[in-house]
Amino acid sequence: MTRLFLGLDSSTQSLSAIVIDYDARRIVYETSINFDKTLPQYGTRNGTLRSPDTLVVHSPPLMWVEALDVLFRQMKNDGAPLDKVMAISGSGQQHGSVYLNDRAAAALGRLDPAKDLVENLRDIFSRSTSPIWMDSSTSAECAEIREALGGIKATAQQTGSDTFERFTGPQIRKFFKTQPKGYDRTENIALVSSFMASILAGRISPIDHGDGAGMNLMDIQKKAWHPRALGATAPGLQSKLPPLAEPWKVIGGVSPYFVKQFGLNPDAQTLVWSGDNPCSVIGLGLIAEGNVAISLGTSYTYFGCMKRCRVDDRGEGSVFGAPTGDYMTLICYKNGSLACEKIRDQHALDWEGFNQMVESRPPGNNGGILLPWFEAEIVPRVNQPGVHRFDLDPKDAGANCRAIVEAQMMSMRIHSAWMKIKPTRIYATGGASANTAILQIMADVMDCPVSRIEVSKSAALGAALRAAHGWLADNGHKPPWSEVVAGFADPIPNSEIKPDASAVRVYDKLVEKYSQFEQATLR
Ligand code: ADP
Ligand code: XUL
Repeated sequence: MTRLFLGLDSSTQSLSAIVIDYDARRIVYETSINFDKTLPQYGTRNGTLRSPDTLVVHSPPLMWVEALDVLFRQMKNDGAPLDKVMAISGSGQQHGSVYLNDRAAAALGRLDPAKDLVENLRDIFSRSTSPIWMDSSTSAECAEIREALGGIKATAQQTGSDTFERFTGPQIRKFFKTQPKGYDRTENIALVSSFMASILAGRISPIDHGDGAGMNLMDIQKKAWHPRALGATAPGLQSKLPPLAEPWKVIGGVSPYFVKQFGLNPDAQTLVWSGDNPCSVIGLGLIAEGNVAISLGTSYTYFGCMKRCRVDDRGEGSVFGAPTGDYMTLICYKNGSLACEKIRDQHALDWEGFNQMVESRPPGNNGGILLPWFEAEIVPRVNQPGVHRFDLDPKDAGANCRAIVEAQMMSMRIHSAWMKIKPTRIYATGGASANTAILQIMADVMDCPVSRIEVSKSAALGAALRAAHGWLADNGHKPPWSEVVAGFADPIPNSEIKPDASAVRVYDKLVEKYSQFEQATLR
């Protein structure tokens, strides 16, 4: 028997699908549609709507609805084996919220295959746009909720994270404050993940513990809605939220709409969706504590699995539920690749030249340090951008190229210490992971071997693997996670870079100096 599972990923810029053959341990089909290109009528740029207030970043939820139709049609036209799919799950960009009126539940329950999804669901919104994770317009609401919960440390201890502008609770509070009538008309609030799951299942979906933790509304220890946080956010909120669920919860059978329109297996089950970061934990196979991924993209993120919940009292990092039922940690840097590019461009170099410069200086850069806050930073919290140098001549190309990379890696070491998990294996992904000079410094600063892993669609793959796990568990064969991920998320052969013992000793000292310089600058 061929057991196929479908994983979808509703991200900021695109909707993607991966079908895996679970027994053969391979991806048998994948596709993706880009919102701007495929659905230009919604007027998005990079999947988002621009606003005169640059802090406000929304997307049209009806575009995500239509994208689902377009994606399934494409799969059908491509001859994707939809009739053999046993279960579907998905991944959504985290934090974004969808506001549904009193018509939504009924409309979802009777999707008419004679009409398309847009016709079926056009009238179900109490707010036509959805604030997404790139929105940073809720500082006032963050402060209000944080104060009601007792400050940064207390907020992090209760909800897993300090309040962040992009998190759903502060966004809901802003909607309630600025559009009280719209808030009143809202019967259900969904996350991007639970909204997409609701369409597939034809009923309002629960929110899983992974994505629920990105709202500042869930008690991170009890994995239940937190009454005090709900009260601090908006009145009557509890009745507008769906239940929370384990990340392997089967919602039910797939809506007949998808069977009739696209030939999806009528027995296919839908599982609760989760956030893209929790799904990537599975897609990258990070199921043992100590296995960490460092994604070197536009922004840099450091994330991994955590068995026992420990939060960041300084409120810089986040703890979410992991799809395994454990926890996951995440720290996210705005000054990632773009900061490296700035230094590279200041010295008129290409990446090869940049690397030659990096390698022209010894580990520790003769004590030269740079704080790379070209942009306001999340980790550590920096509101005023600024690049600061210590024992470093701004004109010295070699020293500055080395300093930016060492700074980013030392910052990750210092600001991941609250997790109290020494990495034993680091998987590097993202654009800059092609750069071995950067990876060597990563290995030396972290004192840990680094391997490259190239899973471009780790979130969609993670969703497909979650579908497989949930379906097997529901059928009485719950497999260990090590078995679920085996063979799907392997590092690139021979890509391992080992730490160099003498460099490790240099960085053990230099991180102290970096930390002092950072603290002194932040004061
Ligand atoms: P995104 O986060 O947008 O998905 P990617 O993972 O594709 O981004 O990474 C893109 C970034 O990778 C670019 O900002 C680029 O500067 C960086 N990058 C690409 N190649 C290299 C390299 N050889 N060395 C360092 N950085 C690189
Ligand atoms: C995580 C975050 C982003 C989004 C979009 O906290 O805001 O990673 O999940 O990818």
